[in-house]
Amino acid sequence: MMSKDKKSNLGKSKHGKGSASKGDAEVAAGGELHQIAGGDHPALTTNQGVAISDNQNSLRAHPRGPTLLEDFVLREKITHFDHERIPERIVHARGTGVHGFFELTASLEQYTTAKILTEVGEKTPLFTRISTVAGGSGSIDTPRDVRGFAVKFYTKEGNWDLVGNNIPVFFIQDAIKFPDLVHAVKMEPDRGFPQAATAHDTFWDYISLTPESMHMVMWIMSDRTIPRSLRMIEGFGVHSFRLINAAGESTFVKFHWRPKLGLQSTIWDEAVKIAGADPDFHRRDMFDAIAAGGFPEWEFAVQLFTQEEANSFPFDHLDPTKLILEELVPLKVIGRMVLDRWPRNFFAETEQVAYCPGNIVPGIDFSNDPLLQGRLFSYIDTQLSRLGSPNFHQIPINAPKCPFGNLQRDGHMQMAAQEGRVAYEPNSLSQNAPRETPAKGFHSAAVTETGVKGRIRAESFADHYSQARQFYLSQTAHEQAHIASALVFELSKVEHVHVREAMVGHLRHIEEDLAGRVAKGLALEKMPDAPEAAAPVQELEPSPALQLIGKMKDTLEGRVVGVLIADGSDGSVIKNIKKAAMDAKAVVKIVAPKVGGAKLADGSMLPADGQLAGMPSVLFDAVAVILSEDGAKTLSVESAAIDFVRDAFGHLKAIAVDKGGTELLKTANVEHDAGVVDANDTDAFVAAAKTRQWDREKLVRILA
Ligand code: HDE
Repeated sequence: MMSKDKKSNLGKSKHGKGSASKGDAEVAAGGELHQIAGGDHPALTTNQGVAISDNQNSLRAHPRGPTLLEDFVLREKITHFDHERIPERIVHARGTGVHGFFELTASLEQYTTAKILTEVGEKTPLFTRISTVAGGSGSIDTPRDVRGFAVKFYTKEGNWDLVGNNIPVFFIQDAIKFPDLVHAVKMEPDRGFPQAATAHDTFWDYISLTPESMHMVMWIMSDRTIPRSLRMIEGFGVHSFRLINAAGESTFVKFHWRPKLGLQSTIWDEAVKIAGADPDFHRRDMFDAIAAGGFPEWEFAVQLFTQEEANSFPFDHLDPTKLILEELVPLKVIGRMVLDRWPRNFFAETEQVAYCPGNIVPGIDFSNDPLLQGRLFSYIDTQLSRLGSPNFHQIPINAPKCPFGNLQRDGHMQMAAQEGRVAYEPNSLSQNAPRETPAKGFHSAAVTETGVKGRIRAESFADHYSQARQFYLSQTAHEQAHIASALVFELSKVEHVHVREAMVGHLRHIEEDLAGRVAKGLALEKMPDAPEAAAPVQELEPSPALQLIGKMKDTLEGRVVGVLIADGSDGSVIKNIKKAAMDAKAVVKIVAPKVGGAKLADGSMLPADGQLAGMPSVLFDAVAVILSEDGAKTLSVESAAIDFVRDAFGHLKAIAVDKGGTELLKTANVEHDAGVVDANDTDAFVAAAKTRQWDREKLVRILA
């Protein structure tokens, strides 16, 4: 009996060893392989380096007896496991991180001494983490939510963290309000839901009592918060910062990231369905792109302006609920970011990376934005509780790549054996101890501050509606309808009628027509009164640069085309469609009722990339349906096939069909329009696939 058990378990462990690659072994041992075992594989050891003979059976008093406390192998393994999780981020818990580099293409020498912004051609390594805000670390990738856009530049002069979002403004003007905002948006504390959603009472209750949020509300109700891919979002530093030049003069700056693939979003119904089909949609998309060598890229641009120019703006640039239009201060492109390397280990890098807006380098400085000022405190504080030690900067992902050192000592998880007798400054005993460097060290901008001390919001922060109105009026008709419909959707999930009404009241200041559409969508009996506005609403010129549709690119690069096939499909049509889509730089996936593939008309077998039930059309940007008549008949009773074409149509995608495909469309009651094309006309398909069929929307959806 004993020998039989032993034999079968040994068999298992052998299999485990056999599947470990050299790469795995190197990662596990940090490059230093502990080569005790025979054969090619490193020995499995305890954390003390003792080789483990059996990793499948705990030590028992006898084969069917109690487990012994003496089993240090078991206790060490379980203890470590029990502590595998660290507290997730309070906000931005769900994120995707990637390594890459920044390359400067135009020098800002006139404005700053920071080498990263003056040494053209220099490549600076970086780590970028893009996140959702409200959900937990295991939540879906596609809720309606702001995306965090955090970049850690490992510059020659120390780490610079640009911790921004994919929206250029924020909800609140003062850091003291942040815990309330976050408590309101997170799942409600008595019930523990909804997760990763703004569509609930506490969020809208708080917002309806916070007029300064109205500009951000317009952005979060737009399609910007339901991106198609993390590779297709913009990034913004949000706050004004300062640059300081060699003469000590400072210039204000706003930072922007612009994706090479253009902006692209999903349709709300699509985002909801993607959440079910692939909760990791964005993370997988990034992983796949990098694995395939399609490295995501962004332009880095700045808006530079002086104090005098700022004085002439019709708003206060220190107010983070305001943006500076490109028409007012043009964007100057000065570099590019390329993300080209997936982390070796998700926890070690993406989970443990600790961004701090306070990490800046000489030549860059903060502005007085009160939200930024609060953030300068918050991030280090949160790392202390998340990472558990003031030595979190020693974790490889957080450590600068330039030399660094000071006289701080000891603390939890100290990794360095700091040598020498001297741990203080000034000292006369050590020639090697680090000293301050007055000339090259960090200097703050020498600005004069005067005024009355107090908890006073500046008058210049009082206008809460003008830019919200400007944003709404700048959108295309499709985008305005999406904003109105998103508001109706969200407020329909709010149980308290007075909260719905209060929100519609605010919308009246933004645009009466919008308020009317939302009131109608909510079936309000009468139009609520607008609250008193703290400042008159200004009529600002609309700006096309605020649109999303206007910033989409006519391209299939980075997009995915799904081809639905079944037994009997015509291989040559599939081949032509595939070639045309790939020539246009799309990725093509074959979907079939069985993952092993389908037997084509010529008798050959075409393997599938996914099974129909698990690869719905929401995962693609355009689809082709290539079926024999028999294939169409078989699929006519398969709801996954019907949904495949109905959803593709409903989500405004191009659909290429042959004869069998046309039959399936008929069964699904899908009409033909300009976006439904003959599969043999590959040019027409590629052209239609490069965009959404916006004109179709009125046929498939009643928008507010
Ligand atoms: Fe954050 N924010 N935040 N935030 N934030 C955090 O830091 C905070 C704000 C942003 O991928 C936390 O390490 C305060 C604006 C990103 O790891 C925490 C205030 C913007 C990330 C925190 C703000 C951001 C965070 C949670 C108001 C855009 C994720 C865990 C004063 C400009 C970074 C952590 C990553 C994360 C505090 C407002 C962006 C709690 C107090 C405005 C992208 O420290």
